[in-house]
This record gives sequence, C-alpha cells and structure tokens, in this order.
Amino acid sequence: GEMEKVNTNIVTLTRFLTEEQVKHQEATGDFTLLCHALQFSFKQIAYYIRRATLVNLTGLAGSSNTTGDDQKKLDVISNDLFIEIMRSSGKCALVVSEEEENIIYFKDASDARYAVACDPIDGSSNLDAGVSVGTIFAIHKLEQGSTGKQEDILKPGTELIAAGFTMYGASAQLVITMKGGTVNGFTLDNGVGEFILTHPNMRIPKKRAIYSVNEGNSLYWEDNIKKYFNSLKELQEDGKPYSSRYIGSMVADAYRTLLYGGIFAYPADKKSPKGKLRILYECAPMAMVFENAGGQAVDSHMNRMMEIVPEHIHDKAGIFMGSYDEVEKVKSFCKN
Ligand code: AHM
Ligand code: MG
Repeated sequence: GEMEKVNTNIVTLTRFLTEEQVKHQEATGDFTLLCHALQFSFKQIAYYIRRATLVNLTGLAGSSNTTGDDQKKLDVISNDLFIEIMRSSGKCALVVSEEEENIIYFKDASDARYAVACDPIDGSSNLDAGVSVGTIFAIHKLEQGSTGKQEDILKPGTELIAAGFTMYGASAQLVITMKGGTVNGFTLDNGVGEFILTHPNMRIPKKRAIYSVNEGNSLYWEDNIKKYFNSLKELQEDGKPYSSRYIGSMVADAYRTLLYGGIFAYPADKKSPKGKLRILYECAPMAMVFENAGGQAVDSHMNRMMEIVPEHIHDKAGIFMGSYDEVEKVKSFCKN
C-alpha cells in the first residue's frame, strides 16, 4: 500500500519558545529557560499523577494506607517538585504556591528576573477518582532593580508576562499565552516526552449554551446570580435551554470552556463573600488565557478580572469567565 504520510514538521514547545525568543531582540533567553523549567515540572507532575493512580489501584504503595494518604501526598510531591525546579532554574526570584502560606524567596538566584505564582495541583478533590486535575501558573517580571519582594507578585493580571495551565487528563494538555499574544495549546507526547503544538492560536467560540458552576451553592447566591442561572434553564432562541457541565477541577472546566465555548463561574456568595478561587494563581492567569483567546473574565462585581489587585498573596475573588457573549449576558444581569 501507499506509504503513510507522516508529518515531520513538528513544533515542540521547545521549538516554539525558541522561535518566540528570536522575535524579541531584547530577549536574553532567561524567560525561555524559565519556561523550560516550567514544562519540566509539568512532565514530572503528569508522571506522578499517572503512577499514583496505578499505585493506588494495585496497592503497590510503600504504606498500608493505599487510598487517601497516598493521593494526598500528590499535592505535596507536586508542590515540592515545582518549587525545586523553579529554584534550580536560577531564573526565578520568588514563588507563590497555593500549598505554601508564605512567599518562597530564592536568595541564591541573584540575577533572576521573574516571579511565579502557581497552583501545583488544582482540583485535588478529583484525584482519588482519577478525574482530570491541573497546574496553573502565572509569571511576573520583577520591577527594575528588584531582587524579589512581595510587590513583585502582588500585581494585577494586566502586568503578567505569561500565564497558562496544564491539564492532566487522558493526555497532558499545556496551554500558554504571553502578554498581548495568542493562546497556544500543546499535547504531551509520552513517547518522546515532548509537548507538541496541537492547538495553535486557540480562539474561544463567541457563544455557546453551556454553563459550568457548582449549583449546590445556589442557596447562597445573590438574587441577580440566581436570576441569571435560572434564565439559562429557560428556552433560548433556538428552542432549547443551556446544558450544564461541571467537573469541579477549574483547569478541566476551563479547558473545555476554552474549546467548546460557554461560561465557567465560581461566584462569591453569602457563604464565601470573597469567592473561593484565588486571584494570583487561579483567577488572573485563567483570565489572561480567556482574554487572549477572545473571551472575557470578570469578578462577582462584573469588574475585569485582569485589573483586580490582590492585597495578600492568597486573596480570593468570585469569577465568571468564558465566551465573549456569555460574559456579556451575565453582566447584563449583575451589573448595577
Ligand atoms: P483546590 O485548589 O483546593 O483544588 O480548589 C480549587 C478547585 C477548583 O479547581 C474548582 O473549580 C473548585 O475548587 C471546585 O470547588 P467546589 O468543589 O466547591 O465546586
Ligand atoms: Mg486550586
């Protein structure tokens, strides 16, 4: 038979980053090296998640407790891996992690020019069931002359140099965007251990009748939020109500929303007046991805998420993000 046509012009994340670097004459290569370190941490985390599932199923773990505790350790392992990889990159002056109460400063990285915020495993309540989880990251540049201080990370999303996430699903999917740039998606080819560009220039559909929210919280929602979600359950112009999809892993819900369109929400409510999701390493980086893909992201006051300035590193916000038109719709209900 005819020889199968094989695509030999493959864009790996490494190639992609190198080509991006060449476009910026002032680039020193530091950012590229930081991204290399980042992608290595994602590969490591992906590997551990995959193994943990197996270890759990077969009871091969070194401890007697093969369920809860081992899985919980994944949070810790991923956090430790991430921090060590950032430290050893030499390009990162400080890290904020969901798993760490305080900022971690890397004093040895004296010429590091970046600060990274990260949720190493987001959606960890899903780990035991083998449901997709993810890592979210956000990269800031240090202020001129700074060797790393709190102000270098307590900045709004509009200041981000780059942001994105990796979803550990049937395959690991890495989505990255840079300031003023496009959104690009890469799939981890486990065979060669490389992230391959599979989703260049991702654009979120302008609208889609899918909503993603923990409806179990609706008792605590403000009235306008209730009205908005109730309106989605009525017949729309096409004669059908919206569909509901909720995984409970922000990265997985966001990734689906990015591809299919729709809206993802975690509103602030009477029980959690500041919302649940964290600004620095959950809301802002996701907002940057959604905006650069042509969508929108706002907080519970319908203010642009990218402009919210956190006071503390673990500050939270309500969030609505998704297709441009879907966010317009929630604004029409909730804007006062
Ligand atoms: P985590 O960082 O402790 O895993 O919590 C964040 C997760 C998000 O991934 C997800 O969107 C949300 O919490 C789900 O919360 P809930 O279980 O309240 O619906
Ligand atoms: Mg989280």
